Amino acid sequence: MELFTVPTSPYARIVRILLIEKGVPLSSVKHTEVTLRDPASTLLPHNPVGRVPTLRLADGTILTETILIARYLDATLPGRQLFPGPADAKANAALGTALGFMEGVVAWLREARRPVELVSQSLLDLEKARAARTLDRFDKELPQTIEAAPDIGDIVRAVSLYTGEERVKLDWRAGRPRLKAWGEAMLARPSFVQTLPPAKT
Ligand SMILES: N[C@@H](CCC(=O)N[C@@H](CS)C(=O)NCC(=O)O)C(=O)O
Repeated sequence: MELFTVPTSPYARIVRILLIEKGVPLSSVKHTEVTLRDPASTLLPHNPVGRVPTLRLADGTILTETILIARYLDATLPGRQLFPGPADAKANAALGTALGFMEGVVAWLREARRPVELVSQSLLDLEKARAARTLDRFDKELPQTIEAAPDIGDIVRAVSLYTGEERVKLDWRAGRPRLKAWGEAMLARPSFVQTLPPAKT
């Protein structure tokens, strides 16, 4: 299997964390770094959409979209299952909220890095409000005790917290003691430490 990736991608990081949490060595999947938004990118002949992560299987099948790649790896590799079954309403509800939160954080950071004269303040305000509401919900609903075995929803939520804090200074800790304890414990896990993106230069 070959994983096309860029080191700073929070989406690709979710896949890498899932592998580690399953006990699968990262080295068992070939990692190929590609360029993005580049007509000469070596990714494009495999995936015309041009996004990472992209996973090439041994038979040449190209899998795209983080959640589909993660679900495939969860189902086909050894180790504990990180995806809830389709009828597990509570776990799927938590996964859905985490995915929506991540989408909002990514929309925010993409808007924030546009040239200043093009930035839409109303879009930034919308995403800030979405994030604040969702963080409050996390703080209310997360378990008091930190789970020893996080699932895919936990991984998406914690990667999004990290990304929001690093890229748009999202403050998810202040005034949210339960989320703070949960998030700090998650970010200290070996799977998160081993997949830290390179420091920004
Ligand atoms: N919906 C996709 C989003 C992946 C995504 O946007 N990846 C970014 C890197 S973090 C990317 O490839 N951007 C290049 C582009 O949008 O052209 C997924 O869940 O995998």
